[in-house]
Amino acid sequence: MKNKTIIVSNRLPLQISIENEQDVKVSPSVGGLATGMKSVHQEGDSLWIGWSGLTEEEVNPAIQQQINTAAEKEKCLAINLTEKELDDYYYGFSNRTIWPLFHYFMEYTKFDEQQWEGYKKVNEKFAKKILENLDDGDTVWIHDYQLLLVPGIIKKNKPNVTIGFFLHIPFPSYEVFRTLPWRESLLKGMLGADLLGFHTYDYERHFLSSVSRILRHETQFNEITLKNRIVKVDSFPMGIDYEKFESAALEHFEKTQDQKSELQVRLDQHLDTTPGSKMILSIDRLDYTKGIANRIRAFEHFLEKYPEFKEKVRLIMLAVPSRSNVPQYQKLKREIDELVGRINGKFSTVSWTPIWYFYRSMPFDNLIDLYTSCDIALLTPRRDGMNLVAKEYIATRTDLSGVLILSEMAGAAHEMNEALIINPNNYDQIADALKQAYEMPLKEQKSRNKIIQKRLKRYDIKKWADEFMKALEGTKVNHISKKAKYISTANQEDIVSQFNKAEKKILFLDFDGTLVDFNDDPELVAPNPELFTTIEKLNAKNCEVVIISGRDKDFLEKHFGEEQVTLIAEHGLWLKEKLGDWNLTENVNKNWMSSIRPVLESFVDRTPGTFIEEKNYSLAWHYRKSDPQLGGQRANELSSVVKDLTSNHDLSVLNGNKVIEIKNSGVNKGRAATKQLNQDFDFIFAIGDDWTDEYMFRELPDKTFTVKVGLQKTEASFYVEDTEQVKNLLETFAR
Ligand code: GDG
Repeated sequence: MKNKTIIVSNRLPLQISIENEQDVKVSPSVGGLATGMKSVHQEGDSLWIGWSGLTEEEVNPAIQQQINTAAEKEKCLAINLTEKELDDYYYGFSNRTIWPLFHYFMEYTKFDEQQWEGYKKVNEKFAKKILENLDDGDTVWIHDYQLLLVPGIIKKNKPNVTIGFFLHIPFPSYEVFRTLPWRESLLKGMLGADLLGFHTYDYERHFLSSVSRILRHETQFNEITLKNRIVKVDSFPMGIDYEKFESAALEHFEKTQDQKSELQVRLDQHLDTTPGSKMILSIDRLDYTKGIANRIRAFEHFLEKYPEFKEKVRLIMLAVPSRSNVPQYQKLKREIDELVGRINGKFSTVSWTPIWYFYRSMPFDNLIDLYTSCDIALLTPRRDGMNLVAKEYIATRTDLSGVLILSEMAGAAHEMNEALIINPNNYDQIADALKQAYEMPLKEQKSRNKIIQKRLKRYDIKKWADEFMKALEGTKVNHISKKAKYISTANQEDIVSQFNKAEKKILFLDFDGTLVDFNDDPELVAPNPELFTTIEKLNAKNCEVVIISGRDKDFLEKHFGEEQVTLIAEHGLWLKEKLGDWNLTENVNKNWMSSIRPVLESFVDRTPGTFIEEKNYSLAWHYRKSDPQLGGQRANELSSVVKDLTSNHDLSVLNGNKVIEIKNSGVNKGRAATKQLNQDFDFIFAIGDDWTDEYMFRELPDKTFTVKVGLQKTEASFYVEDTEQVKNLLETFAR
């Protein structure tokens, strides 16, 4: 069977309505996302799952049947939501919690347990529908903030599908995100994806920082290492259907007087009667994030600061009704009505009203009328994931005229440096930008727009979707360095059969991160009693077991002192042959400790959550519990400071897993393990998770089976995912 792609978004790209209480009308909607996904959705074997736009209360079985048939024709599958579900999930948690918080409107953010429960329930409902239609090997691309938990649910139930997630709104800074009571669940939900896409690098880095601080996962560049897989994070700035806007504009200019819309005729009349005047355009959904109120106030300030522009400019403001069930949107509507009224009242003359205000949605052709007729676009969102209107305005300027004034708080500002970029809270700056735009020579307008157009044309919506899909496809390839092979059921059998055939065998086993999982408090870690049974059985099969660890000898003695194993502590400094006594293996001194210790202490003082572990012959600075970013930074700093200090002594600095250890050179696990090969072993096996284990992988003879635990880069020939798999492997040897 061929693999397919499932696209999931809150709303289906369909307009579904019921007429005369029985006839269902379905038409494809032409929004940006639907266009962008066309190549993924229409051309391939795919299915789009989303809410129909209707509530269960509105739909009876006969209507449902009609919806299903019509949706199926468009390769869509409709989910209905009850009114209650819609209230809690959509108007509630999505739009009263996530939307304001992710746009930095903390004062609007509601934390409501019932709405959270509703959000979880509907995310599960979506996931269920997806799972019913999903097979191993398929790809799922989930969209936006209404469905943050869906990737996690899908991954849990079907680990062998590839999941992409794209967030269309900003991801806020950790300091804001952390205020959410359900932050862990939301992050874990998102991490179900194999690839997470954001509009900008800033959103990406905010996300990574929340993941590393809240879930304490290891993040490196744009990868998050989970226990058994890697999640990729990247930015994909969404583009527009450039060709559609460009050709609509070209057609617009070809129209005869009769073909023109009523709106266009009125716009033309206005320009005829007020020659030299300029029109300023603003288009958005009526949303507090879009900065409509501050735009009007800044326009007022402009008319006050530069009164010479009175009667020479007009602000044409299209505000599209949106989420009017949510109280903040109703309040905003009243505020805008009042502001427009006040300003028009204040400045109007018999022949001029400064603001033309439309509160409605307009057909596409009227949108093009507005884009092509206005000399200036003024877009001042207080926060905006991307802002496609800015891109659409530039795409319709086929003669390259026009000036875009754009808020730096819009994701689009990153790609549109040639626009006049403003801070939406700085009215004086906006007033100056309006003056500059009004006076900008045509030549300058053209040269600025030319550069932006080139970029928008190249990175259009299709390219955006293709790039995302390509990157998603790329996650299917194993991330591990090419050398190491995963120990699967198939090749495990092969290794075990070699083990069973061999006469004399030896296993070198690292402790932390290999035989046991890490714990914030290392003293609380202890081997599982089942391990001792396994060791006994291994001994019975003529197999030597060596526990080789960075731990001090007292720790190993406490847990393994009575067992039939060889113990190597402090990376090779101490050796205890089976049931023998502890002996120093190297001739080392510890005079250096008194000069290095104060340096480590100063790092502990400056880095909360870190501590020094004093071993017999080494000093270790642990930073697992510190702020991950600060810890990593200080670790780099400490390694270089200590390297300078240790150059006179015969010391080396080991960078372990969240620990920096200073010890005598020449003491390492590779050297220590090699010394144990004093007999003729015909099966040698070494396993470990840490940087310090790489010494074993490098120095043991070539025939050794070297195995890394985890997904990090390694010199080992094989890898396993986690301690559970290590346990399983050892038990299979012992069987
Ligand atoms: C979210 C993020 C991100 C507007 N009025 C009419 C109309 N529109 C069309 C525009 C444009 C779209 O709606 C608006 O897109 P934006 O990007 O500006 O804003 P959001 O709706 O808030 O979208 C945003 C976006 O997702 C994509 O990831 O950029 O940051 O908030 O395409 O043309 N279309 C018609 N009549 C109207 O009256 N036909």
